Amino acid sequence: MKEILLAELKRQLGRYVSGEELSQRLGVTRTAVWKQIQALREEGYGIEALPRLGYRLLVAPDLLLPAEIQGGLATSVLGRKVYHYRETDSTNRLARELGSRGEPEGTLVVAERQQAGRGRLDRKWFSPAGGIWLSLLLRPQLFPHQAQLLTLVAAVAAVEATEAVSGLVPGIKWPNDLLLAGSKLAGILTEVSAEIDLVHYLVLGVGVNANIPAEAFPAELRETATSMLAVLGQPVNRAAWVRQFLQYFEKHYLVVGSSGFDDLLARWRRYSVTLGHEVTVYLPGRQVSGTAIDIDDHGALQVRTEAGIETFPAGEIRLRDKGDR
Ligand code: BT5
Repeated sequence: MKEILLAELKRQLGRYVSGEELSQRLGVTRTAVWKQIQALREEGYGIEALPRLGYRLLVAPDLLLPAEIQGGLATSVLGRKVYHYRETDSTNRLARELGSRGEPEGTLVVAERQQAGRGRLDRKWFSPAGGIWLSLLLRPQLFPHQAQLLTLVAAVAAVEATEAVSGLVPGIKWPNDLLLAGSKLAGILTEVSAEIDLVHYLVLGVGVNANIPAEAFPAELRETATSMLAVLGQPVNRAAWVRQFLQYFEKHYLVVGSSGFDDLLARWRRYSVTLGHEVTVYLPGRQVSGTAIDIDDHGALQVRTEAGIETFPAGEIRLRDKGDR
């Protein structure tokens, strides 16, 4: 009911809507309307209430509230259930917990801030207010070795969502980074709970530097990280980004489930800033240099080296010809 009330106030944004009209539309008492208005105010919505005129929505909070994400969300599975936190340790950790408790596929965890945001190999992920920190719980019918492919789905959907809300088109650096002009805009962390031949659940964590001012990055990231705000000079609508991401992701996820990964891999190749470039691949104990020529059907990177073509299922790369850091 709160969602419908909010939708009605948004539809008539800036205008007064009487308590009587709202109670009729929602089929509840005026007292019930008042209670929901109070609840929305507590979430941060600026709603004016005047005795004879009624209610007027002045400002929606710039938060990733479920109602902001779900209003107009055109998905059937993803994001139908949203857990929102003003602050948490890590949305991936929370989503893993939800996964082990049997929460349904598509459950979304979002946070305004993370105190212990994580990258791969337990690296720290800087997660202040203004970014988009989300984790999606999935229960795909895939073999564990195919899980990497969902990182590619997330990367493609994240590029498309970024373009939809900002007009910026980031490049994808294999396997999990989004870059704008060579600097890191977003990272993806995929974690799988699986047995040898069965995925129980998978958590896809995406961190996007949306509205983070350039000067807010700590010294060690200032040279390598960027944000949409830093590039555009103005903030983007973060809830709209999440909505677009869920929609694009679901679209690709359904196609992948019914017809395989060909279409997705073609899109990924189009956005890639890795293929065709000189790379160094860092592996435990050794590093290999060569030309990145393609990704295979499992999302592994193929590199032409002096010794021939080598395939890397996972790893860390540096783009040598781009002055990559
Ligand atoms: C990643 O790891 O790029 C995956 C990041 C995933 C973060 C999301 S946020 C929501 C969800 N919950 C979590 O706890 N995590 C996920 P990796 O490729 O390992 O890159 C990590 C490296 O990126 C760090 O060692 C830093 O050098 C750099 N870094 C840290 N924070 C950054 C930021 N906000 N923007 C750009 N680079 C950053």
